[in-house]
Amino acid sequence: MRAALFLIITFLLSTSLLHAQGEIKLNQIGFYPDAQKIAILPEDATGNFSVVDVSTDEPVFEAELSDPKFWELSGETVSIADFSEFTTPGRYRIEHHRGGHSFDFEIREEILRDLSKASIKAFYFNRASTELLEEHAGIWARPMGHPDDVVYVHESAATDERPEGYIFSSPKGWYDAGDYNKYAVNSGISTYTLLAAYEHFPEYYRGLDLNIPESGNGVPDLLDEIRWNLDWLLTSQDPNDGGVYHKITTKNFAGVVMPHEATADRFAVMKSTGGTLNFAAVMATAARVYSEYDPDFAQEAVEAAEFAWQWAVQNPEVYYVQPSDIQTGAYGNRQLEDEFDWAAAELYITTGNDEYWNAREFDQINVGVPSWSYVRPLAWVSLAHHRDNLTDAADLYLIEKRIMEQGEELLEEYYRSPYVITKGRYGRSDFVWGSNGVIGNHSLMLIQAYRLSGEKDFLNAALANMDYLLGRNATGYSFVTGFGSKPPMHPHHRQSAADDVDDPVPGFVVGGPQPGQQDSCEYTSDLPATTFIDHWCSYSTNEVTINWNAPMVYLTGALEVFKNQ
Ligand code: G3I
Ligand code: 9MR
Repeated sequence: MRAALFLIITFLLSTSLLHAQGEIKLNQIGFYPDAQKIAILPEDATGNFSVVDVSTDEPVFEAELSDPKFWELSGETVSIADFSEFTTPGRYRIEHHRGGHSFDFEIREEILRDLSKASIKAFYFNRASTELLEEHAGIWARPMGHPDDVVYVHESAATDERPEGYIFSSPKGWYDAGDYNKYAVNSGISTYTLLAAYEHFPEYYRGLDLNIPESGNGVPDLLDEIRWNLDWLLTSQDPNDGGVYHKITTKNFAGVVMPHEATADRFAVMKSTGGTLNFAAVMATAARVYSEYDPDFAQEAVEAAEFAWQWAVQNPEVYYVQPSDIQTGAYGNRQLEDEFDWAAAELYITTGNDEYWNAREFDQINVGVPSWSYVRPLAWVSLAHHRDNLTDAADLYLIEKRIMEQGEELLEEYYRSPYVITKGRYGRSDFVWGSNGVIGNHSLMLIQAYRLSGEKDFLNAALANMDYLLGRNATGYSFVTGFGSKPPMHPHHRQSAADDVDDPVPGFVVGGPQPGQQDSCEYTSDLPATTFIDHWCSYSTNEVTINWNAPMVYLTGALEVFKNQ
């Protein structure tokens, strides 16, 4: 009887503790010593909060909560616990007499270093055409899937030289997401963002050991990882005309099986202007980035980029249309002006040929936040980075202006937001499918404004958005597998669901909250910032994708560089 009572009391205590822990929301990994440090408390919490040292259970800092504010996107009223003044390294939790206490977190230098590595390693885990060995993949080792040495030209892509059924080899590359297909459009922004990370912070990445098969070959591991996808991407260009296949795919999505069990035929589907321009932009960027380590490849890449550009100029409106026998991801997009701008900018920077600058009206075009379907901001990112080495054709004043105006627009929301983040600046459209990629790309743009101006608020806002991704959000989840006290355990990722390992493959950013409910799973909310479930069913909020991981790679790298200086 006594034992039963003890068990019941222990159970009740532990559930109320968990409940309480979920109510104080913060970055579940932790903070750089000199960083802004914020936790979010529910409406009924007022008065003071404290920071408690978990090794002594003693409070080490106390302050008052802010006045509560309402956030329409989550339907909550919340207040802010700001403990930025507290800078002593250690392990802590936040306590409040009504709000309970938070998950434990750390304060220390290099707080994002492990995540920086894991977010790149996720790309390795999504490699097609190779076995993952235990020495690199640990408990997530698996056999090779998708050799892709036999790919059939689909009817939609047939030409005289490569008719329907023509077989070619298109191995390597990264699986796009939870599915096993390879899409040129989404490879564009994803691969570029990793290339930009290296191009902007080469010294940091030269020192980063990822324990991948190529580690120790004299080339930085990040470049080795990117090369895996570039090698595939090169094969997706038709050597006869320069056009690029929109995707290499099965006809239907595979079941919940491991890569080597997903053996349906693979097809090269339709050449598209969107895919071809993404290819041109990425290959032009790669030519710059690899010139030091592999000049022959750099030469091949720029030639492929120019060939692709010519195809796109001659075929400017070949929009992707999903053939009736193909059911996989579409990445369809009928607005390709921004793809032309981006490819032209990268080709201009790499070749120094004014014709590319003059091909577009750069003085007329705006900026924005990048996504797979809106890549124009990437042109400004690259132009700003290379501003000291451009020809006289470029307007340097305009380039700086575009970056700064985007940064300032986002900062307005950071100052206003109840969660002290920039997400929500564009209202509900910040909560679309892949909303965690959206906030990652807000931060990518904020970092560019910081690099140009050195103004700390841009960096603080980028870091605040990182706090959002790691737990300071209305769902209370850390949105990265394997990181934080409450990470996703059931992402829509076939390998994670089909293997025999409890923990999902680590280092993946899941899509994040958005109210569309396109998958018809059971949700407990329909609000933009809280419609999220950690369930395999939820591919509209809980899938993983390379274009949502890529800004996490960029951002963790940038923060490790700027916050540890
Ligand atoms: O742009 C419109 C916006 O104007 C409108 O207000 C809003 C209202 O819902 O919708 C916006 O479009 C959404 C679009 O994503 C935004 O990028 C669509 O509703 C939404 O359905 C669409 O989702 C895409 C999804 O595929 C379905 O097509 C995601 O962007 C895209 O990331 C996702 O990609 C899939 C691949 O196809 C297959 N592999 C996995 C990958 C990730 O889930
Ligand atoms: O698994 C697929 C995921 O990668 C896509 O993003 C998503 C939308 O295109 O589709 C998923 O596949 C689902 C399919 O569309 C409908 N039947 C259930 C599939 C998931 O199990």
